[in-house]
Amino acid sequence: MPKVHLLDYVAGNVRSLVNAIEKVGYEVEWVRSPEEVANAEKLILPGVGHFGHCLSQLASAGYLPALRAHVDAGKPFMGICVGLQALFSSSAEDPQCPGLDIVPGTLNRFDDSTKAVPHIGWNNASCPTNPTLYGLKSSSKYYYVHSYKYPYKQGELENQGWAVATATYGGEKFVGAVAKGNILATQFHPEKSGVAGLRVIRAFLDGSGAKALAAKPPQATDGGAVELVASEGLTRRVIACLDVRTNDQGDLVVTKGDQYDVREKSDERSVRNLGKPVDMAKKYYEQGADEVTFLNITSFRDCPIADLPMLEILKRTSETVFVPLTIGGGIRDTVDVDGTKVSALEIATMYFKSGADKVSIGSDAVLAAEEYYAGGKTLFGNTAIEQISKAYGNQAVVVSVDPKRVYVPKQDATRHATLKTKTPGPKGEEYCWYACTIKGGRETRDLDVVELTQAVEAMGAGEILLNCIDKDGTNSGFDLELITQVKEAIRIPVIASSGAGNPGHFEEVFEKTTTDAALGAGMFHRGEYTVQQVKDYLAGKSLVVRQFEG
Ligand code: 1PR
Repeated sequence: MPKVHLLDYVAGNVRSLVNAIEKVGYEVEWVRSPEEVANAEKLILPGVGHFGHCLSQLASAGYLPALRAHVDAGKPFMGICVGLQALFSSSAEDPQCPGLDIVPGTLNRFDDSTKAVPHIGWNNASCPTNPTLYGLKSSSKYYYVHSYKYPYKQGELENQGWAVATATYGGEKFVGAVAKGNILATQFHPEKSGVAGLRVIRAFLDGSGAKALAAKPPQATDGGAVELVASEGLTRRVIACLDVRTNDQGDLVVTKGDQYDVREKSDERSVRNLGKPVDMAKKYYEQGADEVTFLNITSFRDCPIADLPMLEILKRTSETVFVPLTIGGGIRDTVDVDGTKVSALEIATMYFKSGADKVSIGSDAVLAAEEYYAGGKTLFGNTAIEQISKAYGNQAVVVSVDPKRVYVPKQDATRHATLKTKTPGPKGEEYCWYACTIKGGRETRDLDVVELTQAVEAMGAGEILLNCIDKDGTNSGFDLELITQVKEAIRIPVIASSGAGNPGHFEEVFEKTTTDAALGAGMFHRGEYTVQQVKDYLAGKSLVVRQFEG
């Protein structure tokens, strides 16, 4: 197999990138010191997390001159995500930290006054001057996850010989990819962008992208001024969720509860077995799921942490599923079977190394939020959320919320954030609030969803997975009131979850709330609808979705 060199400097989930490279027929050789850069013919710089973290790691290990020399020698170079950002002069994220300055300019943050930040999800990468640049297609969608971007100014980079592909988020047009000579850099993650992303990796590795660009370099006056058409912009994300646990026979199965009760209603009360996790994840990927989430709903704590069954599931899934994978359940400081203390960060690291892109934290986030308020809204820096987001970036940390409705007769009957509900309680109560729970809904705490989500946003969580115990498994549609309350409280993206029973429920949640994504479980597992049917339905209602490319 032909080789490509990958720079190893602790950049999060590189397993997916390795899998994607192998999928297109290349073998990865790691570069583990600046001297080894000289051995590389084709070099890839992956990157997640903070600009400053990435650049300071590269600088302190002595990589920067070696990277510049590689690029100056005209050898093929590809930067991904922060690997693209590193090519610029600087970033407002860490102004004191200089970039490689190969592309002049300073990155800035998306404006979060009117939209969720980070920008997470599937968006375009369209290059009007070179429409097939490195296999890009204007009709395809690519997976982005970032808060900082280079704002696109018509003709600016083209006048310096760069071909530029752009995307637009909430009215801000930014650089999605740049290419010049043998350099290609993408703000999106091609290894997480399904078949459309694999095409880009292939065009880089086989040289066809650089060759086509050499035949038609952008002209100095090219600006690529195109108006946004209806199918452009961030898509509505549809996520498939797999609750995984061991059944009574000891097999790891996908299960699904009704209001979190995963046992059959029959006398045996056995755990519902809906299929095998790896196979089902692949099926949903091929149906067009934009992400796959695994929730380990039991803790499997009778084995050493390094042997956690979910690690193997992630490794196997990431070989065939090229969209983002989230893993939740049991991410907290803990003690291994031999008595060794293991931090939440160490557990998250194992998951990232096994192919996860995000970790989802449930119970531990509630306890951390309680301490945050008990300390007068103090950030101690020692919570799982803070530590994992510091090391891997906010986008890598999802907080999974398991709220339950509590009805009250009057708006001020409780200190909690209430709302007037359209579905009054059993005694006709017109108001309700949502209490957070821990341990899979078994224990209710004196903390409401607004308090929880605002606290974890302050700690550095990048996204909220908003379940609803009352709605879970009911097929009656999402809890629009809950979603609206949380969306109004925070700036980070929200994934609506619990209650989806048909494609119309997805349309309803996207039309009636500002949710960023919607998740379904039971309706997919029971085979009532496929993800593709949901996408087709949404597209028929003129909502922008990503269609699976085979
Ligand atoms: O507390 O950090 O160990 O995380 C435990 C994780 O496991 C949490 O994310 C929690 O939501 C989840 N969990 C725990 N117990 C259950 C259970 O069902 N007994 N599952 C559980 C939560 C809820 C959803 C579900 C949607 C959509 N699953 O993710 O997939 O409600 O379902 P639907 O479309 O069929 O209505 P920690």
